[in-house]
Amino acid sequence: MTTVLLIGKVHPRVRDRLAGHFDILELPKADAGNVTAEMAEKVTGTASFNAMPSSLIDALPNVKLIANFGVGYDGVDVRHAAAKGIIVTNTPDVLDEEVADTTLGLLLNTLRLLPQAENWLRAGRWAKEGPFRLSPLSLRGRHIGMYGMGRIGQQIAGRLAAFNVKISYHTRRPNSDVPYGYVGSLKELAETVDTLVCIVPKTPETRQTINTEILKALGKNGVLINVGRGWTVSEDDLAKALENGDIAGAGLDVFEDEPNVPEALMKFDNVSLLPHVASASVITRNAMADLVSDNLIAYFEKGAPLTPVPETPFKK
Ligand code: A2R
Repeated sequence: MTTVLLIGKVHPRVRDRLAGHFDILELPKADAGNVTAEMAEKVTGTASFNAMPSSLIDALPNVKLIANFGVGYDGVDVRHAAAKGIIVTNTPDVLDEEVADTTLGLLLNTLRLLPQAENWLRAGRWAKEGPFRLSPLSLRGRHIGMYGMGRIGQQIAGRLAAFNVKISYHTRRPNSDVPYGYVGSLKELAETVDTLVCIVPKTPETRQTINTEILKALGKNGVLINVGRGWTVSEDDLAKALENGDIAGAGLDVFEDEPNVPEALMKFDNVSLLPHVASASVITRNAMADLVSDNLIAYFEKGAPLTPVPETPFKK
């Protein structure tokens, strides 16, 4: 029987689904040092939450399929897997709409100070002191720049269009399927718009691409929203830009060193912070768990995975 290794804290639905199909072994942390001789010999498939370093891949010499929980798979050494002929799968599509919904919520929270307004009410200040202050910022009249226009970016843009705002985007190549204006560089996008929404993957090319230069280009009325990866934003530069009033606000769901959030970002009232919850609803996490399981079942029982990542295409 095929043996699948569950690595780290795995969604309980994955464990339940896979138990009917495979022998299951569990590794509490993505640490090659804890791989047993039994795991090294028997494991041919793994399920984990964006954690599969090359050392762990090497410690499991018979692995054929790495099923990643999440659309981003930057924690999986995909080049190493590809070099060894191992397929990596992720969970695209099933979380796009949830992440897009959350992005709109984060954007509105950032602009309209809705969490602060609710705190005002809950603290009894509405009754005692009167109405909450007017929000200095609004979505009205904004021009949104999407940095990333893939599966999730398109869902975000579709929702934004319904809010009657102008939308432009930057990616490496223009996408002829979308009706928004393409801008050839991130700098030019930041100069053109007043609201930047970041939804690009963590890759060597996207490292801290949102830095002082881009934030200054975004301008004093500028708002940054990041729902991609913390890696893409220089948090030091962002804190400085907020301190200096170089931009007007920021909304962040992702951070460079999660779950650690820089103190420097916590003190600003014009910053809305979420603990990486964009896809974190029961319905969407269940769908992601099912896609992880279905990839393992499809590969080992029907011969082909459902959603291999582009770096490890499936060939019969
Ligand atoms: O550059 P393109 O034409 O491949 O467009 C992709 C864009 N992108 C970039 N844009 C500018 N500079 C780059 N260096 C760069 N690298 C990638 O990001 C595309 O428009 C978008 C990625 O779209 P998808 O692959 O469909 O990803 P999805 O499902 O929208 O998720 C995006 C990320 C995940 O990787 C996680 O990190 C996070 O959202 O959940």
